[in-house]
Amino acid sequence: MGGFLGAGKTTLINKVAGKLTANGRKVAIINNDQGVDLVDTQYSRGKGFRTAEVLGGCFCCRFPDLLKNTREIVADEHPDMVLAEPVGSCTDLQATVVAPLRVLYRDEFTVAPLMVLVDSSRLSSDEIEAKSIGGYLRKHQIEEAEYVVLSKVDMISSARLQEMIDAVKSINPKAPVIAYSAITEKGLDEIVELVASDRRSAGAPVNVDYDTYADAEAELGWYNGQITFVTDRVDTYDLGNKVLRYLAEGYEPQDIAHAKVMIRSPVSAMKMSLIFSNLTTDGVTGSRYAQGDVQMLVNGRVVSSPEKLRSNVQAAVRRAMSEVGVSDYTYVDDCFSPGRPNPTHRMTEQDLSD
Ligand SMILES: Nc1nc2c(ncn2[C@@H]2O[C@H](COP(=O)(O)OP(=O)(O)O)[C@@H](O)[C@H]2O)c(=O)[nH]1
Ligand SMILES: [Mg+2]
Repeated sequence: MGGFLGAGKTTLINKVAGKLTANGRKVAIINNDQGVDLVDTQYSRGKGFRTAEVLGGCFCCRFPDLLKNTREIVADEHPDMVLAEPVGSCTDLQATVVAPLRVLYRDEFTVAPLMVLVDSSRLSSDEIEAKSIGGYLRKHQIEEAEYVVLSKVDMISSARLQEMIDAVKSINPKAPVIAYSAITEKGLDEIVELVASDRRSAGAPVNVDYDTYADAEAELGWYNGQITFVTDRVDTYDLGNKVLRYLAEGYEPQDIAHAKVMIRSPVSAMKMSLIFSNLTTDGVTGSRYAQGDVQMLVNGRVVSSPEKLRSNVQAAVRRAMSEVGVSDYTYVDDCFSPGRPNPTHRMTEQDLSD
């Protein structure tokens, strides 16, 4: 289940996993990121799902890790299926992940159709034509989709929904479009049925220019930080909100692809996301107040130089920590710009038909 940063992949995967589990199916999840310390993994583990990761690069560039880690969860858990979330800034998955699995590992795995989430509240036809991270990459993701899930339709009017469906159809006339909302759960049953079915991928690679792709991806700064402290009581909603709001002060809204904070303590777990200028809180478990040993993860994917992003996040975290009254904490972090994608395999339509 691919799709751009912040489109709603993690939320959907966890909802689908929940429904399938309730129906007696055994599900595992595999997440993917260029960095480490993933909010998404803590989120799905917090919900009780067995979750593996491929870190330090995308599924396509770390294909051997994808294989190894998937084999491990399969051996340990014997799941009926593995739901895989690629990095949001990744595309060309048909050529680099789906086709290699279908051709080279056909005896071991069957691959479901590639589903791509598109955030309906952020799809604008001007942007999608641009050679930018939000344009070129998102457009190619739609082109190679076998199903398009138009997400967050709770945020748009029905007139706008039809426009969005038409916009997706003009890019990819073949893929069925499913209008979906995590809030109202519109479209969710249809998606769950699709995932539960034994439908297999019949997609094909779609040409992509790796220079433009690499340039688009390199626009992003990629930040991962981990803050740990001990407290009697901290309001996690207040702390997360402050970190994200202070970070946002340094950027134009459209530059915030996805910034997220996850705060966990023995009695609480909370995830908060900032996409564009939309702040969303996803309570996971327990109280809104953290107590005892607390870990806060901050992940930022922002159109920014890594140096500027790092200093902006650090300033936001330090200011927020001081305002909630915590002065004693450890803080480790890392910030970089993704390197040129260099996939392990890159197959063509010909390879699929041989
Ligand atoms: N309004 C609305 N928000 C959503 C929907 N799906 C996800 N979100 C929110 O969007 C944010 C990003 O979602 P996430 O699943 O982390 O996106 P990912 O980066 O694609 O994995 C979270 O705060 C979600 O709660 C939706 O259908 N409607
Ligand atoms: Mg995610």
